[in-house]
Parts: sequence; C-alpha cells; structure tokens
Amino acid sequence: MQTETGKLMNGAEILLECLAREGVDCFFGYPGGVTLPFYDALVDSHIRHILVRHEENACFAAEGYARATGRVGVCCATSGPGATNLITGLVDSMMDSIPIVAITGQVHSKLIGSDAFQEADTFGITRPATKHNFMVKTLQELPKIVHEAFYIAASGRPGPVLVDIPKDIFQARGHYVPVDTIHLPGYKVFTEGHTGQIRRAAQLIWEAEKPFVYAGGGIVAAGASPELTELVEMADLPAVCTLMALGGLSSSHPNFISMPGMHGSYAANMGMTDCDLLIALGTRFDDRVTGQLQSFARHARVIHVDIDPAEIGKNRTPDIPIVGDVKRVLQKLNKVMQELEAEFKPKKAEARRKWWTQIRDWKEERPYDRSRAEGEIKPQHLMDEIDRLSGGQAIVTSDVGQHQMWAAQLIRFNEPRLWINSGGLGAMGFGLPSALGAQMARPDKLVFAICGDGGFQMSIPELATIASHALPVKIIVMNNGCLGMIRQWQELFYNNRLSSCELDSFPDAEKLAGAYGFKGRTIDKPWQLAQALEEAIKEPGPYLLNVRVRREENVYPMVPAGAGIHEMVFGPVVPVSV
Ligand SMILES: Cc1ncc(C[n+]2csc(CCOP(=O)(O)OP(=O)(O)O)c2C)c(N)n1
Repeated sequence: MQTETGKLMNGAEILLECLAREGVDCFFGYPGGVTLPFYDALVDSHIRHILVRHEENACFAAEGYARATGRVGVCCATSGPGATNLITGLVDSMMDSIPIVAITGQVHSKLIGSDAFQEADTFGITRPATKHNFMVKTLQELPKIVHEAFYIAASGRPGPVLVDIPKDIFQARGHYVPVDTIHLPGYKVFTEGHTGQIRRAAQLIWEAEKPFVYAGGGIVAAGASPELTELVEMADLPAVCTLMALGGLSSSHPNFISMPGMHGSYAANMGMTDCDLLIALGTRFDDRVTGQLQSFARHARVIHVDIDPAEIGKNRTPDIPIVGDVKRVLQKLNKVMQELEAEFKPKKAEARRKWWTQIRDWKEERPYDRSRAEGEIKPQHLMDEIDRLSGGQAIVTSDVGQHQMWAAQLIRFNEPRLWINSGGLGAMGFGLPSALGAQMARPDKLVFAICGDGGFQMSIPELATIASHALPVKIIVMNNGCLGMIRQWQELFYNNRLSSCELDSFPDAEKLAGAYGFKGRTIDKPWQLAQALEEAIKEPGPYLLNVRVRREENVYPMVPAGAGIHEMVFGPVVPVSV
C-alpha cells in the first residue's frame, strides 16, 4: 500500500527525498534558472553536490563514480544549454552501458513549446541518447518516475535515464509518496538463461579443441568476475578481456592473454582467429574488436551470452545464443561444467595442450613493445612505470587516443572497476572528469588520470573542481606535442600528409597547477620518470605531471580499418601475412 509521508514538501525536496532513498550520497551538476528551486533545497540536504565547471563533465564525473563502484551515477543540469551540454556524456554512458540518472530542469510547464528563454526539447533530443527518458508532468508522479529511472538505469543492460522536470514541478507543494514496487509492463529483463542452451554450451566447451573466451564489459557490469575466473580455471581456458572488460579477469591471471582488437596483442587476435569455439560473454562484437566480420573467428562455433537480446546475432550469428545476466548464466554453466568434468575433461587433454603451446608461442613471438629509449621518454616506458607503481591495484582513467591504447596494453588491472575509459564513443575530454568522479567515489584509492595533451586541453576547467575538493588525483599528461592518434593515421594511411594534428602550444604544467593551488611539473628525460611519478604519488593532494614523450611513436600492433584482425601490422608499412 502506498502511504504519504507526513511533511509537506515542494517538488525539489521530494526529489531530494527520492535521491536519498536511492542511496545517493553525492552527485555532479551545474545550476541554472529553472533548477534554482532544487539548488535552494540542496542547502538543507546531506547529499553532496559537486559543482563541476561544465555540464558535459558532470555526466563524465557521474560515469567515473558509476564505473568505479557499480552504483548509479547522478548528474544534473539546467534547461536549454545545460541539458544539451550533457548529451555527449549520455551517449557515452549509453554506448558503454553505464547506469546514470540525469536530472534536467525544464522551463515552466505553461511555457513549454513557446520558445521560452533556455527552452530546448530535452525530451526529444535525448531520446536516442538514453536508455529511457521521462518528462515529469505532475508533482504526484515525480517519486514514481525518479525511482523508476533508477531501476531502469541499473537493471538489465545498464544505461542512462534522463528525468526532465519543469520549474513549476520543483516549486509545487505536496507529499512524498513512497514507491514500494516498480511495475513496468513493457520492460522485461531476462536474467536466467535457457537451461537447455546452458547445458549444450557446457558440453561444447568441454568438447572444443581450441576454445577461447572473449569477455566483454558485461562481465564487469554484472559483477561476474568470480564466475568468469572459476570457468576459466575449471576448463583451463585462454581468455581475452575487451577494452571495456579489462580487470574482469585479473591481468595477472596466467590464463589472461590481453586485450583483443584493433590494438590488441598478436596472441589475442590470432587466438580469436584460429579458435574452434568462441565463448563470448557480455560482449557486443564491436567492430574495433572483430575487424572485418567475414574473417572474424572464421572457424569457430560461437556461444554468445548477453542480457540484451538485441545484441544476439547483431554482428555475428551465434550457434548457442543465451539471453541472460552473465553472472547468473555463468553460475549455472559452471555447475553443469562441473557435472560433466570427469567424463569430458580427459578426452581433449592432448588437443588442449597443443592449443596452449600455440598460444604461448604467439605470445612469445610478438609481445607488446615495452622498449625504452636513451634520450627520450617513450610512451611505453611511461605506462610501464605507472604499471609498476600501481601493481594492478590503482584506478586508472584515460582519455582517448594513443595513450589510451598504450595504457590498456601495458597497465595491469587485477580487479574489475579499476580501468575507466570511454570505449564505445571514444570521447576525448573523458579522462579528467571521470577521474574526479572515481576519486570522489573511492577516496581510499590511488587514482591516475592519464590524458593526451589534446584531451587534457578539453578538460582543463575541471582542474578547478579537483582543486576545490583537494582530490588527490594524479593527472599524467602523455604529451607528444600532437593529436597522436590522428598523426598516426595520417602517417600510415594518408601518406604522412599531416593536417591539423600539431599541438604546438601547451601550458607550463607547474604554473597551470600552481594557478589552481597545487603542484605540477614537466619532465622529458627517461631518468626523471620513476622519481617524478613517485613524487606525484607522495603528494597528498592533486598533482599534474606533464610527461614529454617521443612524438613519432605509433601504437602497434594495429589492424588497419576494414582488415581482418589477423592482418595486424607491426610497423609503418610491413603487413604481416598470416
Ligand atoms: C571529442 C572528440 N573529438 C575528436 C576525436 C577524434 N580523436 C580521436 S583520438 C584523437 C587525438 C587525441 O590526441 P591526444 O589527446 O593528444 O592523445 P594522443 O593520441 O596523442 O595520445 C582525436 C582528435 C575524439 N575521439 N573525441
């Protein structure tokens, strides 16, 4: 039964009550005319509001919070430009399945449709950018909508949900009506997986001679790392984790191969190409992973587990489709695997031994490049040092570009939720604000924000937010003096005709950080690196370390766009035929 709680409140206070009941302890936003009643109510709330310096970063910070914890991240913006500034973050969380609730203010209900000051059709604009969106029309429906928004954001395949609230709803007075049950007839989540299909999958896994696990971000989202680890160990399976899944299986686990795809390792891509059974778990066969689809895992049968039925068969038709929560499905699969173990395991032992020998050979043949240089800092050297100091334990956020790929290749993540980056959308400017959100959520953790000199310059305003909360984020700029990934593509695929990729001006890091009241430094010599990073970590507050690296360095291996993932190149023009 629904009962009204005693106190008469306005809509803004009711919204805060909803947020408190959803366990929100902090959220990220920027005020404006129509959200002023909400910001007024905030004065008396225990929920922390983090004032970012741009709404896009409110959503990125909420994503950092959500990605680091698995909880719903919350952001808030005013109508018109505030709401439209959120769009990139919404699409980013949509592409990477991150649970976000975005609250936007809207002009007074009476003015909607009149081109009022700061009116935008937020509901219409954000429809394709969100998992779901709501426009609140009455105060009575506000609590129900807000609780439904949290439910939809976090359940099934997570994603962003936007709640647009006109100013008069914030101001109207009424009671908070508790919402005991969520009833959404049109929204069904299938979690359990089909028992018969799970049994067939278990049998196929034992019968395969060259099985290969392809783990995606769903493993992290579902909290399925223990189950994945159990599966991999029980059947001694080689496993790759996509860019979204790094840490889903510990990078230090002996069965972990690496990341696959465009900048994945030789062993990962050859394993995918040559396997006879691909076990795809919580993953969406993204083009950056599969390369040319016709040649992807061309000899393999495919088991595909995903909570989103729309992903099954989207890019590759599986032999065994299983719709369900990958954690629940793996729990059941592991059980059946155990039942079949004694009968099946010995049968393929010899074939499996050969498969592992092949994979180890690929690993040894072409490991990731970790070379160092005498006079210059190589990007790989920088990532190696961060890896050493993290020991697989630090939270590392990254921006988008070459540095992101080197970080993903070379830094270990021994747990899920340590590696935070914009995978699907590839949004530059993500690294710094997401680090801010992650550090807010996990004050106990060492947090590195690894940025390119391009992406960093997109997010400089958030240095103010970091400073004002004394967040001890270690901001590491991998400064190659250019838009490195653009330069790499222009060099390799446009005859080295460099066009608008130079970044010939960069602020003095010491002065820039100093202007915000914290420490910064620039280094450019290999012998300075270890000590400079250690000094940054020792500093109790934020630190900006600008690391000038070798400009000409390219990320390899690389699968040229449109090629099969076995057609990796390892240098400027020498394609390796395999
Ligand atoms: C918002 C946005 N604009 C443009 C791009 C296209 N883009 C991808 S990587 C890249 C270069 C990034 O340069 P930098 O931040 O210096 O990182 P680096 O590649 O040098 O490591 C660009 C422009 C993008 N991903 N996001």
